[in-house]
Amino acid sequence: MFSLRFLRNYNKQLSILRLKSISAANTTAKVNDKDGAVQYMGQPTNETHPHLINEGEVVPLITKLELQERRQKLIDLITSQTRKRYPELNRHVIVIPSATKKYMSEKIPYVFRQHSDFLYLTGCMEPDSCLVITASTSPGQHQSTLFLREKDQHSEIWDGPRTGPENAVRLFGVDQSLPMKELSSFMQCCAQPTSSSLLWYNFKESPLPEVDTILQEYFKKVFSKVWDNPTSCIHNLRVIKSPAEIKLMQRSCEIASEAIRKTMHFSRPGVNEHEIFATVDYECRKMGAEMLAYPPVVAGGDRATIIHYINNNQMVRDGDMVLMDAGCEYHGYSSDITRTWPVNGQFNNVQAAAYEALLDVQTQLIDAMKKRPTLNQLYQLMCQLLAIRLGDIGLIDSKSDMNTKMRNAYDFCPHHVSHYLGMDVHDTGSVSRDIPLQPGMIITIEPGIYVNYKHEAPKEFKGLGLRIEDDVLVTEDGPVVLTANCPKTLKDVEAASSS
Ligand SMILES: [Mn+2]
Repeated sequence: MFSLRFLRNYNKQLSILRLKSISAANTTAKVNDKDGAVQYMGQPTNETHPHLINEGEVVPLITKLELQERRQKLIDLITSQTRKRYPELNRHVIVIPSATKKYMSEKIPYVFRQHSDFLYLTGCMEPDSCLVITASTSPGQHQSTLFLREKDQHSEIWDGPRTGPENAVRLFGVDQSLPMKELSSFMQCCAQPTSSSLLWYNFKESPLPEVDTILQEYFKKVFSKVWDNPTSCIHNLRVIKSPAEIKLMQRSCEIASEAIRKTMHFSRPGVNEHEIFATVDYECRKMGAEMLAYPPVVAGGDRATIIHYINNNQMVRDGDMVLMDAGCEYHGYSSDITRTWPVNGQFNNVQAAAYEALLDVQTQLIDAMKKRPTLNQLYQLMCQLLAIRLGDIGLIDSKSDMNTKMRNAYDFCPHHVSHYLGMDVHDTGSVSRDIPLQPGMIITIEPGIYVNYKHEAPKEFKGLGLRIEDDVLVTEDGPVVLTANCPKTLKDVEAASSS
């Protein structure tokens, strides 16, 4: 589905995109006829942000057409999955809420992040919204209704413009849009529930309490029999990336790779982990990422043996390595990279031996993706490869049988080797790790070695923690490492980290 040629053309396309963006930014944005000013919406548009959004796009690189196709595919998937299970069905009602604003303390909001499933199906970046798709089971007939907050002069003074239902059909390409306050009556009357309708809503995890209350009530009244959770259907679509999504992922990975390279160069003995964190954050944002995709792990010395170390407040001493797990979010798409480097620019012998062993395992795992294994098969393979390589360097007893060695290897790397990657860092969590890789999937490959002081291990290895993590696209022609620009070989890492 996605060829290597496509990726080779990518850089060319990107530079055209940049040129276009710059020239677009220099032209006057279209004005609203009424008052002569640009009409701001609840999110960037081609009119107000031509440097970010090209014509026809709702969010960067994602067109109205692609969003409509995603909704159509969801309906097709749902219809085909239920045809056998519920032959008497004639109607589906699918309800997908947005995220809501969260507060750090009184009136102090966290940075808003849209719920990925809602964003994927609408392109809408506003909080407190809801998508309802009603579909008859005869093919091709469905209607998307987007519920949005109404425009409100007072709130807009404080929080900025809202799109409002009056602009939503034009902006998002939905069939109709209504104020959020009408969701309840819409569900009661207009969704026309019958005994042969099926409600699709995630009752277990709702990001928007307002919608949840309405749905609980609605469900009790009219859907006493059947309902289903749409999450796994949406995740099944999201796990295969479209060409536009691959471009966004590629850029997200390039930005994080370059930021980490610069951060390696910046680090030196005596640096605080916090400064390393600040550097990678700064470099990612400077290159256009909206934020880091997750709180980064910046672990100097033996802190690297703590897998989720995010305190990032210790000094890194001469002779220590730094393990950094960091990625960025670029127009809604996440990268996720880990590199381990010597803070003084040169691995010592023990560090180098462990690094080379781990790199060998990581390289073989990427290579193994050619055969399209499942994520769990990759994990099995990691344990086997680590067992052999850790035996070679004397970290585990190379004379034990393979099962014992694999158990020992698990002890030194207690986490999984891979997860799906996309709009979320741990993307499409409801997609099984037991399905073979398919073209268009993007996964991480991230083996590690962590030797803490409680482990039975030769003294010289104690306190060492290493992980190497790349983001890899599956194509018809094999795996493509999207984070290839981030230094990884021993030589490249030493060159990048010496100042
Ligand atoms: Mn990861």
